[in-house]
Formats: sequence, structure tokens, C-alpha cells
Amino acid sequence: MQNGLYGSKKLGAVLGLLATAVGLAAAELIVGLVRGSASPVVPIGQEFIDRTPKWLKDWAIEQFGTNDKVVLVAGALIVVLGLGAVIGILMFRGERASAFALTSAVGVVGAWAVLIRPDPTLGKILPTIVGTAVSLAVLWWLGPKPEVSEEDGRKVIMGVDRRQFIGGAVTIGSAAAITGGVGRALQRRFAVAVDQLAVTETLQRSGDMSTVPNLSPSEFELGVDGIESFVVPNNNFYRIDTALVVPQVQVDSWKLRIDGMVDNPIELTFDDLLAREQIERYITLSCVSNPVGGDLVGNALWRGVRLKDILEEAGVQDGAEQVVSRSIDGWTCGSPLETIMDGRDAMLAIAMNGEALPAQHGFPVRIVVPGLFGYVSATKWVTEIRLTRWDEFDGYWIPRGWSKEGPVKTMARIDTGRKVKKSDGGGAVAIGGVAWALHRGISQVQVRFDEGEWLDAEIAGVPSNDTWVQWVHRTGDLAPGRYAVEARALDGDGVPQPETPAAVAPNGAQGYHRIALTVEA
Ligand SMILES: Nc1nc2c(c(=O)[nH]1)N[C@H]1C(S)=C(S)[C@@H](COP(=O)(O)O)O[C@H]1N2
Ligand SMILES: [Mo]
Repeated sequence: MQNGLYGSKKLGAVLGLLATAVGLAAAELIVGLVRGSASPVVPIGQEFIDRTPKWLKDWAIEQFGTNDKVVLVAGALIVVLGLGAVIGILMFRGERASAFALTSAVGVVGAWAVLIRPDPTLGKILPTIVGTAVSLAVLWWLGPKPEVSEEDGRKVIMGVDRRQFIGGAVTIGSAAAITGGVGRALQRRFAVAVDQLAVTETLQRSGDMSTVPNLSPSEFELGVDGIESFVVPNNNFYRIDTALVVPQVQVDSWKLRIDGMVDNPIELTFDDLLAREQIERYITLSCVSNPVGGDLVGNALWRGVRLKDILEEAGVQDGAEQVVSRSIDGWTCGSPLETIMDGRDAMLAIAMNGEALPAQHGFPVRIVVPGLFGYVSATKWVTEIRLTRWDEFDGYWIPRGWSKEGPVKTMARIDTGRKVKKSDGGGAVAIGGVAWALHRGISQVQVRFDEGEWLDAEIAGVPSNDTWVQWVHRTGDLAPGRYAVEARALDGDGVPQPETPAAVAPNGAQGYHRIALTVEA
């Protein structure tokens, strides 16, 4: 024995507890990363409970009441950590082989407990395998190692250096805490996925929700190749937010508070929303950062509860001007009160294109206000709505150089190809795209070639003024060459979109979308 540390029961226990903790943490991380994998802790606890004598069970129920899940997990943890301490002590007594064997045995029992649960798959035991391997590695790395004695060449266990041991222990301890924390956070993704399915099913069962709309071809679709579809599918819808990690908000934990300048502050749960009258509307959403011709814009079928109804119930006080909304991650924005109360379909949306909101588009609840850019209206993961005056609060983007009010500007975008071959029948060209003047509607879209006369395009039908519209202009036979093609939209009042180009800041890009069209012989 080279120093006093060797044989220390205390250090042995510390080593064993650390190795076990980091193993459990690694298992949690894998559970968070691999859908369908399972933590061994609950199954071990379950087995443990199933094998407990009745008197002990009765005693436990009496002591801990019906909080059985907590007791089950705590019981399993105590047993596993206790075994860990024993394993560490074995290490410090030089019985490395027994320590490794016992660790592996605990892993095997964990895997077995997972596999005898209903619906076993091999993937389910991955966390147990990884956790056990990590525990073994830590025992090996931090524990005392056998070394060859210089005196007689015999293998003896050398002691461990105290400083090194403490440093290693702190590292392992922190690694366990971080890994376990990240693992638990990631696991919420799967919980939310389950919630989403449940919400989608509930909404579909309630009957009046459309399933994923199949609009092609329809009155809203011109059927021209290259033009963005009238409804952008959820997995293709642009995403903009400041969240580094998509917030995972479980339905049961979600609440919305409506307060500030209201007579009766309200708190709503998701069930409260489900119980209310709902509307379903096609509404186009656009980002203020969308450049001319850009794709930070999309149209979807939103379902939710009219915000106006809720604010009326809360009783908006005189003098309120701004509806400030806040998301679970602290992002804020302010919308003009009149855009919510003037009869347009501003809503607390709970579904998008016939499904629960995707997590990245605000599950379980977001705001949608027709006609406003997203940065002043479309709060995802919304948890608070506060009525204020304009000068009382600035939303997230306002001090960063963006306008307090953000109505969406009139815009036409060209989606069709830049190059055609006359030999492919390309002399007559279909030039088309989408155009929007949200909440004002589109009365006309026009194109011009090489800054010539404006020529009218054909426009598709729309369900309301709150969506974009597909348009197409079919040319006559074009001679081979290069053409500068521009498009412009006129809103419902016949006002053409502004010609002077402007950058996206502070209130949205403007100017004509212009493409170079090449017609080859
Ligand atoms: N919580 C939260 N909501 C938010 C944002 C955000 O950063 N955080 N960004 C807004 C902006 S700038 C836009 S353009 C829209 C985009 O919505 P989408 O990602 O569903 O397309 O969300 C809005 N809602
Ligand atoms: Mo945005």
C-alpha cells in the first residue's frame, strides 16, 4: 500500500457514487437523443416494487401516500446508487475484477428490466448499455490502478493521488449534472410530440377541422409549374425566431395570462381554448426581413380562437393602444389594438394546415394577425398578453431598429423559371408567382418587359383578402434574347406597390421584383 488513500472506504464510496451518477446521466442523454429508447430507472423500480413483500409495500404507501411514481424512482435510485457505493469500495480494496463484474451485472439487470416491459425492442436498452459502459470507464479512469511494483515485479495496487482524484471527481460530477440536465431537457421533445398527436386527434375528432388541405388543382391554384403552392406545407414553412433551442411546451403546463389595461384579467388553459368557438382561416404570414423576391413568407390554414372575443371578455380599458404578447422564452412584440378588434381574424392559433402547431411554429399556441409582419404580431409559444399604451412598452425588435408598427407591404414575387428554350415550345412563356397586399387584397398583378408597358396578369381565386394570390402572365411568342422582367401588384384599392426600392429595415423591403429571362433559340 503506497499511501493512505488506498483502502479508503470514503473515497471508494465517492468513486462508486460518481461512476453511477454519470452512468445514469449518460442514459438520460441517450433517452433524450434516441426516440423510443427507455431509461432503466423506472423499470428497475417497477421490478423492485413488484418483488417487495406486501407488508413493506403497505408501509410505504402509508408513509408516502399515492405519490408512487416518485417513490418508485427514488427507490430505484437508492438501490442503484447503494450498489454503486459498494462497487467503488471494492475498487479501493483492489478488487477491480469484482467491481467491474458487479457494474456489468447491474447493467444486465437494468436491460432485463427494460426488456420484460411490454413492447420490448433492442433500441430501448441502448441507454442502459451506454450508461453501464460510461460507469465502467469512470471506474477505470478515476479508480486506483494496478501497477507493477519496482521492487519485486509483483502486481500491486498503487494508491491514487488525492489532488488528482478530487480534480477528476469534480469533472465527473459536473459532467454528470450537465449530461443529465441536457438529457432531461431533450426528453421533453418526445413528450411534446405525444401532445401534438393528441391535439391533432382531438381537433380532427371534433369534426369540423379540415384534414391537410389538398388544394391542387383548385380555384386557388393556377396549376403553373414553378409557382409556390397556395398553401405551404408545415415542413416547408419558413421559420424565424430568436430561440436557440425550439421551446418544448407541454399542453398541461401551458397557460395564457391576459392582463394589463383590462377590467378582468383572465387566465386560460389549453382546454379552455378547446372549449371555445374556433375559426379556421387561410392567412399569409410574412417576415419583415423578407427581401424583395424572398421566401420568408408563407400561407397556411390556421385554426384557433378569435382574440377579439377573449379581449372583449377581459374588458379592454379606455386608453389601451398596444397588445403586447410574450412567449415562454421571453420574446415580446406589440400589435396595434385596433388590428385585433377591427373585425379581422386575429387569433390564438392552435392548428396549422390541419394539424397541431409544429413545435417550431409555436406549439401549443401562437398568435396570428392578418396584415401584420410577424415581428409585431405572430408570437409563438405565447404565454402572456398585456394591454398597454404605445409609450409604455417596446417589443423585442423595436430598440433594435425596427418600426413600432409593421403592416405588410404590397408585393409581387416572380417564381417561374429564368431560362426557356424555344425548341421546347418555349416561345410563349408563362411568367408567374404570388402576390400579396395582406388584409387589403390584390386587385391586379402586372408584368413588364425591359421597362415597357405594364401588362395585366391572370390572377387565381382567393378565400379572403388575408392571403397571397397566385398570378400568371402568358406571353406571346418571344424572340430569342435576354429580357428584364418585372412584376408589380396593385392592392384592393388599386394602389400599386411602391416603385422606389427600400431595404428591409426599418419596416419592410419594397421595390419591384426583377428577374432576367433568357429565351434560347
Ligand atoms: N416566440 C417568438 N415568436 C416569434 C418570433 C420569435 O423570435 N419568438 N419571431 C417572429 C417573427 S420575426 C416572425 S416573421 C414569425 C415567423 O413565424 P414562423 O417561424 O412560424 O414562420 O414569428 C414571430 N414570432
Ligand atoms: Mo420576422
